[in-house]
Amino acid sequence: MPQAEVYYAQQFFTKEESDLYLQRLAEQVAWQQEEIKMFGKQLPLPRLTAWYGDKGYTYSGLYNAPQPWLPVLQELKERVEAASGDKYNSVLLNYYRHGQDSMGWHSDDEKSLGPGIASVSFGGERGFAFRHRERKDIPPVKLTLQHGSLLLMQGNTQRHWQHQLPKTSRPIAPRINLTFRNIIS
Ligand SMILES: O=C(O)CCC(=O)C(=O)O
Repeated sequence: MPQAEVYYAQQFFTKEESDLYLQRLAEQVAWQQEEIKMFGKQLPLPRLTAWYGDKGYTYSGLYNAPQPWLPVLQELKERVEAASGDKYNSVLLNYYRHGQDSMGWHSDDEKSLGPGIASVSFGGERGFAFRHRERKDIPPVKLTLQHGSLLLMQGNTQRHWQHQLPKTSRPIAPRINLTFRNIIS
């Protein structure tokens, strides 16, 4: 991927670790059904979300107040920091209950965000895609995010590429994704 720094570890966590993390996160995280305003209407986000971290953060126009780290989140953060060499002070969690839950094309390129984002996935395997923001001649890059995988997006990735988690009509197990981030202001 030109103008990107992306690394993917398919089995960063073992199957046993991943099964346990999926269960702990599903049970312990304070999942919320947020709404966003679109075309003058309040619509539910197509996923459940939660935010933990040292600082508050506005995402998709929604303010997330700082919330203390749960032990399970602290544990995951330390494992991921050791692998990526980056430091994170926040995590956004997304719970995709079925194939109709999704995340549209976007870049995590807010000015207040450090360039290194680490994405951890547990549960049902889902397709994930990148597309270059300016160069239509570069084909999109597709991958399947596996149970227990780690995807690092570093350097200029967010500036030049968007990513999405499309809907699928395949019957699919619930999936939890964590994106560890560093809020710098
Ligand atoms: O669930 C995923 O893999 C995508 C998450 C994502 O794009 C985000 O949190 O910005």
